[in-house]
Amino acid sequence: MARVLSGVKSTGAVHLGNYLGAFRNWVADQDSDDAFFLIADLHAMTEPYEPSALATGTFDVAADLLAVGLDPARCTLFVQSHVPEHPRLAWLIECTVSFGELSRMTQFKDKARQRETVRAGLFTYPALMAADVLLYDADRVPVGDDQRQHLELTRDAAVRFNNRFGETFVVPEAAVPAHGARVMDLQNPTKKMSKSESSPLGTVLLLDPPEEIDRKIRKAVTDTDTEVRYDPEKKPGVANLLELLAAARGGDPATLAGDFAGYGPLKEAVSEAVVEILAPVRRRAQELRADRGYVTEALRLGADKARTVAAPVLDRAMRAAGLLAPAGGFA
Ligand code: AQP
Repeated sequence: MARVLSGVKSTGAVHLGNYLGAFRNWVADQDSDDAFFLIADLHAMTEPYEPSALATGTFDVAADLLAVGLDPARCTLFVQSHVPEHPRLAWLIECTVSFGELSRMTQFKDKARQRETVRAGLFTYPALMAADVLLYDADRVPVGDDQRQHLELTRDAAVRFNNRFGETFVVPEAAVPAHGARVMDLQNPTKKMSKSESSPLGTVLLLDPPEEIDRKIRKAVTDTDTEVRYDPEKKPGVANLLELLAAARGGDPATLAGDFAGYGPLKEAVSEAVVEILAPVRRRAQELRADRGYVTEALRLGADKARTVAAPVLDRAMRAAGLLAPAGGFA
């Protein structure tokens, strides 16, 4: 069985992009693979945040992932900070990648441009992400398009470490879905839908009620033209709606375009398709958020399972890097 690993930052309410680009593929992965999913709360600290919102946000993301269909008996779902091996391995990775490599990360450059004070953690974030992946000997990492570059850095770090210190890490492959890999903001279709940066009207949240989903999709930005055609360069808003429809209902965005004579019917179809897939998730998420005991126990079980894999990998890497092992090993 292949090992897969993926993660989500607990930076806020999860959205349709997370669902189509990641979560629903994770649900399928837990049946075909040995699947590990982490809620990345340490990554959520790399940008300004409210301490009072971090724990709640992490719990809510866990409840939402269980609502989507992750099953603690079939996968390992855990919170990053509950497994202390993550920041420990991140240090070895920081000592493996270069300042120049980290400086070239486009996500860092974009985010740094928008801030007066840039935290060192935002700069070194891809090293922690590499540790997240390499700790589990992951063969495959399902991600949206936005994470491709970070995964490339993870691969480079693994290869470099192995060349220098001997075979230590599995070099992972990225797995990007065909449709839904990059769901764009409905109000600004040249920017990806995101937890931390999108406009409220441009982001469909997993827990939005049907009427709210419908309102957001009907107000989605299109263009002054009226022709429904799949052209991401010239018609990004319309292309995003067609991508959404293809991801939610199946089919190919360019072919689906032929079914619609105007933007009104297209939006109506997208709204119906999105409401249909999100309605059951929303119901279940509301139940689970009220069931603290179940969610907390699922996360405890997940952290225990994660550590049984992560601890020996950390020990292997620390020894390979030449550190003096304490009695009983590094774990
Ligand atoms: N718009 C998207 N379309 C498709 N997939 C997406 N993912 C994120 N946004 C989209 C995928 O969802 C998983 C978890 O993502 P995340 O928590 O890193 O991203 P986010 O929702 O974009 O949250 P932030 O905090 O707002 O992140 P950034 O810093 O990226 O702006 C991943 O598999 C991701 O690919």
